[in-house]
Amino acid sequence: MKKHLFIFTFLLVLVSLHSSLAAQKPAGMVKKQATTSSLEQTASFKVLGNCGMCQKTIQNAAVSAGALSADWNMETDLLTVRFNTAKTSVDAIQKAVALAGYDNAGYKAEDATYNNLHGCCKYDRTGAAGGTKSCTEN
Ligand SMILES: [Cu+2]
Repeated sequence: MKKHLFIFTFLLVLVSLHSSLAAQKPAGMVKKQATTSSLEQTASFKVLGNCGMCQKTIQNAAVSAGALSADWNMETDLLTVRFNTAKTSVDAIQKAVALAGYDNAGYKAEDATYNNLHGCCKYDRTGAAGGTKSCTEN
């Protein structure tokens, strides 16, 4: 009986030792995350557009190009993106946004892509006064 108790105690020590080792792992992971976040960058640039539908398309294009977050401001026409510089770039995001049909600070959309946009999304390509906000389908 005493032998059993000894083995049980031994196992208990082993288990607690193991779990304390396991508890150290997440701390190491946190450190790694800090390194990754130093590669994170935020950038803002102009993307012409009209409405909430444009906003969704623009933001989705940015995310599909690797942006961690994307927020397009309908009033200022500014797209703010947060991204990992090891994974994507402002250039790649701007290209993707242009491919979705939206002229921006880096690239102009193909005419054919622009023409395929929903009627209310056909923004003023001159970019004068922040574009025409004529869309009512919000
Ligand atoms: Cu629109």
